[in-house]
Parts: sequence; structure tokens; C-alpha cells
Amino acid sequence: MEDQNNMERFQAKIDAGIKIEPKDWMPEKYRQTLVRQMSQHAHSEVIGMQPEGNWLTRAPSLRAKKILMAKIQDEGGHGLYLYCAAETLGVSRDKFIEWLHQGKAKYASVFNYPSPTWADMGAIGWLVDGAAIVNQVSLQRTSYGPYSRAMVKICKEESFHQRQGYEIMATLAKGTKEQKEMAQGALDRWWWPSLMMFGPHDSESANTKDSMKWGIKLETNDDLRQQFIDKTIPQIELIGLKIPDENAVLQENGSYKTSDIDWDEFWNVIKGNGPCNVQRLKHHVKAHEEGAWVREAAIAYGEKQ
Ligand code: BYC
Repeated sequence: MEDQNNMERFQAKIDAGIKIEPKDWMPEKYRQTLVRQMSQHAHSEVIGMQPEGNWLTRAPSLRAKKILMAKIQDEGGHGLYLYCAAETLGVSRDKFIEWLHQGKAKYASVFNYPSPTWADMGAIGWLVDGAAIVNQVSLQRTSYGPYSRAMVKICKEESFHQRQGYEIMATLAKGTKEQKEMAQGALDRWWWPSLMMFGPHDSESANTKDSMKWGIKLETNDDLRQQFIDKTIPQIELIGLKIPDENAVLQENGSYKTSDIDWDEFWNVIKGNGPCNVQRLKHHVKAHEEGAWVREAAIAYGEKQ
């Protein structure tokens, strides 16, 4: 009876758009869903530093290097806000990292692809951050207060990331024949993995129904993906590149119809068999172990204060 009353009050708050705060009563499944999604989101930000870190020492100019370095640092910062927000649900950061290293926690599948050229830095900023923004703008209104507030700050920084990526692509697209080919190659490589970032079709998405009811997700995977497609295809055309999908067609309602995603590839990458899964996790474990002394020193300093 008590639980039933709590549940009704909880749902009424969600329906009225009132945020749920850490000390408020919440159903255990709501808490678990947030722990899962927020920690995965944090891991994505941090693991996502790797494909770009690959180009830091080879950026084509000092200006390009400074911008890339600032962007990668921002991603690390996003991870920190999100870990802090997720810790308010009663799980420690050490636990989140342990789950990541044990393969129990996921991170965005898109970061398991390689970044072989400088144009990949453009494609990641433009498409990967662009896809993330569409999702995160929606998540600014999510029902859990700490997650929603973290998203507001993150979205401001992601807009800059998206623009710096598009600038790289636009510059290459109006450069030499080789530069234009490099830009097209990166677009071809990152287009489909970026569309996969939004998750499986709504009909296959196990978590969407509960997440929508509880206001964790405000829009479905397919709706957000479509928004990204409709926003991005005109940007591809504007810089004279080719849409990596021969079947993409503008419909009368102003929205694009596109080919379906290769879902076998998506699930295969999620299961750990993407081109870079092993490398990404191994690198994270190594960096974590090598950073142990920094964490110890920070704790010792904190205790002395
Ligand atoms: N990759 O029921 P569904 C960034 C999993 S980083 C991997 O639809 P949900 C950036 C899903 O977890 C920003 N796994 O799930 C950083 C579930 O498995 P579990 C990244 C995926 O949670 C550096 C299963 O598939 N953004 O911007 O309702 C450089 C069924 O899916 C993926 C976020 O993390 C995927 N793509 O919806 C540049 C956004 N898709 O957990 C840029 C926050 C699905 O039940 N997350 N799965 O075992 C979300 O919005 C949602 O969690 C998702 C999935 C839309 C991703």
C-alpha cells in the first residue's frame, strides 16, 4: 500500500514536470535505469577521447591542435560531470569503472571505429557530436535533476564541438582533389556508426517504454535519429559532399527517407567485436592503472586539508 502510494506520487511528479532529486523516493527500476544510462553516457564521453587523441600530435597546424586539445579536454570534463551526477544514485565511481573494465557496462558503439585520417577529426566533431547534441538537447528535460542539469552545460560545449568538426570538413571539401576525397572517406566511415548512436529501432528497444513513462527519455530512438538525418543531409549537400546512402530521398513532408542500418553490425560491435573494442578498453585500463598515484595523491591532499 505504502509502495503504491509512493508510486502514484512519483508518477504524478513526473507527469507535472517536477524533477526527481537524489533524496526523493524513486522506484528501484527507475534508479537502476538511470545508473545504467548515466554511467554508460559518462563512459562514452571518456572512451570517446581516444579516437581524437590519436591525432593530437599530428594536427596540421597549431590552431587546429589547440582546438582539438580543448575539445578532448571538454569530453573528459563531460565524463566527470556525469560520473558525479550518477554517483548521487548511490553507486561509487570506482564501481562504475570496475563495471566498465569487466565489460558489464557499455559505452557508445561509435567509439569502436578507427580514425585513420585528419578528416576523421572533422567527421567525429560534425557527426558524432552532432548526433550527441540531438540526443542531449532532449535529455536536458530528463526527469532526474542532476542528469538534466549536467546536460545543460554539456550541450553548450557540444555545439562548439559540432561547429569545429564541420569547419574541418568544409575546409577539406573545398581543398584539393585529395583533400575532398579524404573528407568524403571520413563521411562514409562515420555516417552509419553515427546513426547507430541513437540505438535500435523503437520496436526493438527494450528500455524505451519505461524510460518514456518515467520521463528519462523524452523522445524515442527513431524520432531523434530522424531529426539528426534531416538536419545533417542539407549540411552534407552545402559543402558539396555525397550522401553515403544512394536511397536517401527527400519526402513531401520535408523529412528524408533513408536505407535501413546494418543492425548485424550494430549488435556485433556492442557484443565487443568492433574494429577497436579490445584496443579501447585495454587503453582505458592502462591509463586507469597508471593514474592510480594521482588519485592517491588527491585523496591524501584532501585528507590533509
Ligand atoms: N552504443 O533499449 P535501448 C559524445 C544498448 S558521447 C552502445 O534503446 P536505451 C562524444 C543499450 O544500452 C555521448 N550500446 O536502450 C564523446 C541497451 O543495452 P543494455 C554519448 C547501445 O538506454 C567524445 C540495448 O542496446 N551519448 O558525445 O533506452 C567525442 C538496447 O537499447 C547503443 C549517450 O550516451 C549504442 N549506440 O537507449 C565525441 C546518450 N544504443 O544497457 C562525442 C545517453 C543502444 O540494456 N544514452 N545500446 O544492456 C541514451 O540516450 C540511451 O541510453 C540510448 C539507448 C539512446 C543510447
